[in-house]
Amino acid sequence: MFVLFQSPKLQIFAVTLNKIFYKSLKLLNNMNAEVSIIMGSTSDLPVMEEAAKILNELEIPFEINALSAHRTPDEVEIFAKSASDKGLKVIIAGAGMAAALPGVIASMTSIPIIGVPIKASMDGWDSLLSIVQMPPGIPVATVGINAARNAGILAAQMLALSNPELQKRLIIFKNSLKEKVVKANQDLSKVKFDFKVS
Ligand code: C2R
Repeated sequence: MFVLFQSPKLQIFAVTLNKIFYKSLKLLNNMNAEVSIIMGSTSDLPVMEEAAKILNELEIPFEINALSAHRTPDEVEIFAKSASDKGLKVIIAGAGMAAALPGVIASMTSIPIIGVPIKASMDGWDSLLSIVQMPPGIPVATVGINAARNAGILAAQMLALSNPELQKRLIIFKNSLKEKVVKANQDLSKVKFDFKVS
């Protein structure tokens, strides 16, 4: 980003702006991911990007990768066993069909795993049951079918327990949901029916 200005005052302003811009870029590059979004295949991306969007909105540093317990078991093991040392605090794992991925990751780390069942076959029931029905001792916090946005929000809520600034952003976010319902009710009050009494 570079802007040319005629007046010296504006030039100083532009230089300062550039410095801030590059400093914040540098800070972003130095940031460690707190959340890792993993998906069984890039065919899951249209669903899983909803988790990325809300993490981005809430200014939470994250990484996003495709890994498969079925197709790349060695890479999954390396990822899961090094997750804690990398500073990750929550893992969101989405997979469709026989969705072993979230559970396999959960078996190799004590970082909380949020599972996202992807609707890839059988309306997503195969994936939902594969992820939610974990044996005792290896929990995966499972959200609804294709509910990657909720997975992102849940991850944010976990992180907010030790991050007061993020907590504030979450409160603003939750209030915005309330405003949506208030507005919906205002709109509904204008709908006319002969027998509608309120
Ligand atoms: P492709 O579209 O690549 O054939 O994948 C993926 O999450 C995807 O929804 C089809 C579906 O297979 C899923 N998959 C898993 C795992 N690896 C891939 N469930 C796994 O390791 O659990």
